[in-house]
Amino acid sequence: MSKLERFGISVDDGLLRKFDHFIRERSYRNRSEAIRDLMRAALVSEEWSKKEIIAGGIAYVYNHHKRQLANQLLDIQHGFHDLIISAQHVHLDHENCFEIIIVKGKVESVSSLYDQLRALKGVKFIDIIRATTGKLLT
Ligand code: NI
Repeated sequence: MSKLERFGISVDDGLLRKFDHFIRERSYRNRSEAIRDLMRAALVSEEWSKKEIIAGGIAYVYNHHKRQLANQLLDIQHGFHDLIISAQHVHLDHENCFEIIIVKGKVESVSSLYDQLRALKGVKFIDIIRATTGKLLT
């Protein structure tokens, strides 16, 4: 188990006021919690930029009445079967489907999958979730 370390930070009062406002709006109980989250986010960002093995998700919404599109989405996913851990499909309404696929692998593969899905005509929304395997964070 890791031990807790304390350190001091010098910051000008204007920046600190803005930061305190920022963390209040996000319901942090104290500055330490907020700073820990920001540190983890920076490390995850670094993980993605260094092309490590990462975990993440790709979420998208599309019109399932466009049959060709649904087939294209599936074909692309099968091309990345080694990368995709899980896929969930939700019928949002009569027309719209929401899918989220969970991935674990190389950043370049995740980016390639994301780019191919995004390029399909008829995908109404798509976003990528940059998560982490957690290995680089204690
Ligand atoms: Ni559906």
